[in-house]
Amino acid sequence: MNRSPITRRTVLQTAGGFLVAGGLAHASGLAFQDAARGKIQKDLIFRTTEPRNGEPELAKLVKSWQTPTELFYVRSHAPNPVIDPKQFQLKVEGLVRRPITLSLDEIKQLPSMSTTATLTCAGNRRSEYNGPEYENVPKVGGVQWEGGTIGNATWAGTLLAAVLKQAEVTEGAKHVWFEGLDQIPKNGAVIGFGGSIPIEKAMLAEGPGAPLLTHTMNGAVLTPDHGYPLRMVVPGYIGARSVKWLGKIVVSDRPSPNHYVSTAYKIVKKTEALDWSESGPIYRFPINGAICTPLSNSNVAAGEIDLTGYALPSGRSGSKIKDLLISADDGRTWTRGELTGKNMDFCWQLWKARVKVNSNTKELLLRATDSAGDFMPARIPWNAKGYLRNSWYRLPILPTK
Ligand SMILES: Nc1nc2c(c(=O)[nH]1)N[C@H]1C(S)=C(S)[C@@H](COP(=O)(O)O)O[C@H]1N2
Ligand SMILES: [Mo]
Repeated sequence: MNRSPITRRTVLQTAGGFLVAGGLAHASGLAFQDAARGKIQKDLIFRTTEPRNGEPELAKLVKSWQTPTELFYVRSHAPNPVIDPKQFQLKVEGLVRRPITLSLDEIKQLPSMSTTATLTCAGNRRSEYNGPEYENVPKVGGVQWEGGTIGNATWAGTLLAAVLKQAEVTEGAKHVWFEGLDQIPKNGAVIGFGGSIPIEKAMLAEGPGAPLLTHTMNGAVLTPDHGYPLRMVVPGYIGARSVKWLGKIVVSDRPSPNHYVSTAYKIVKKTEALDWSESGPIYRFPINGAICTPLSNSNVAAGEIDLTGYALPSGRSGSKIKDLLISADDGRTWTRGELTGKNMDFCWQLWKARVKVNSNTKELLLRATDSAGDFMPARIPWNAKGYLRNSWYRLPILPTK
C-alpha cells in the first residue's frame, strides 16, 4: 500500500468531493478514508462500483430467511460519506417545540427496539421493463436490477417516535423528513439523499412497523455501505425511505422537497414537471415475488423439478402471503407452492415448489396473493423510471430430454 503523505485536497477528492458540517469528519489520513469507505461485499454482482450498487445472485439470496449482511444488496447514489462517530450529531428541527441536536450516545440512550424487516428497492426487477412486453416506449434507464434488491435483516436502534417525543412535535405536523450526509451531484448542486414519511407512521412507538434510527444490522455495527453510523429503517416502505447516513430529521406540514421525494420515486410516464406534480411519492411496497432456483436459463431435466424463491406481502401491518402459485403452461394451470421459513409481519416469505416440465416448457410463472387482498398481476403498465415491477415473475428454462 502507498503510505506516502497525501495532501488534504487529495483526501477530500477520494471521499467524493466536498466537506459539510454536522458530523462529517475533517479527514486526516488514508486509513480513515478506507475505513469509512468500507470493504466491498465480494459476493454481490455489482452493476456499478462508483457509487456501489450490487445485488446477490438469486440462488444465494434465498439460502436463508435472514439475509447475511454480505449478501444484502447495496444501493447508493454517491460514495459513502466519511463520518466520524465522535463528531456525529443528529439535528431534529421543524415543527417541534424543542429543536434538538443529539450525539450517537444520546440517541442510543433513548427507548430502543430490535426488529426483523425486509428492505426492498423500488427498482427491484427494473430490467424486466426493458423486455419484449412493451412496445413504443423508451428504454428505462437507471441501475438495471434483476430480482436481488431485497433482503431481510434484523435491525436494532432507537424508536423514531422516542426522538420525536423528546423534540415535542407541534400541531400541524404531517410529515417527517430524513436527510442523509452523502453528497450527490444533482442539477449543478450537491444534495444529501432525502426521504419523507407520513407523521402517523413516524409516531408508531411499538410493534414491527415502527421506524427505527438503526445502528445495528444483524447484530453487528452497520457497515459503511449500509449507512454507518446511523440509518433509518422504515418497515413496509420502499428502501428509499430508509435513509442511510442519517444527519437531519425535519418535522413538517408537507412531504420533503428533496429530489428523491418530490421528483424521483414516483410512477410517471414522462420525466417532466407536470407528470411529477400529478403523482405522489411512493411509500409502501407492493406484493412481489421471484423464482430464485433454478437460475434463469438453466438446463433442467424434463420431469418433476424443484423450485425455491421468495414472496413479499404488501407492506401493510398484518399482511401475510396467502397463495403461492407456479405455472409451467403459461398460466393455464397452477401448482401451489409450500411456504417455508418464518412468517412475520413486514418480512418476506421463502417458499418451495415442485412442478412438472416437459421438453417444450420454455418458461415458469410465479404469482402470489396476500391476506390484504393484494396480488401480483399478470401484467403491469410501463413506467418511465422502472419502479415497482411486481407482475408475474417469468423464469426462462432450458429443459433437456
Ligand atoms: N443517504 C442515502 N440513503 C439511502 C440511499 C442513498 O443513496 N443515500 N439509497 C436508498 C435506496 S434507493 C435504497 S433501496 C436503500 C438501500 O439500502 P442498502 O444499501 O442498505 O440495501 O437505501 C436508501 N437510503
Ligand atoms: Mo431503492
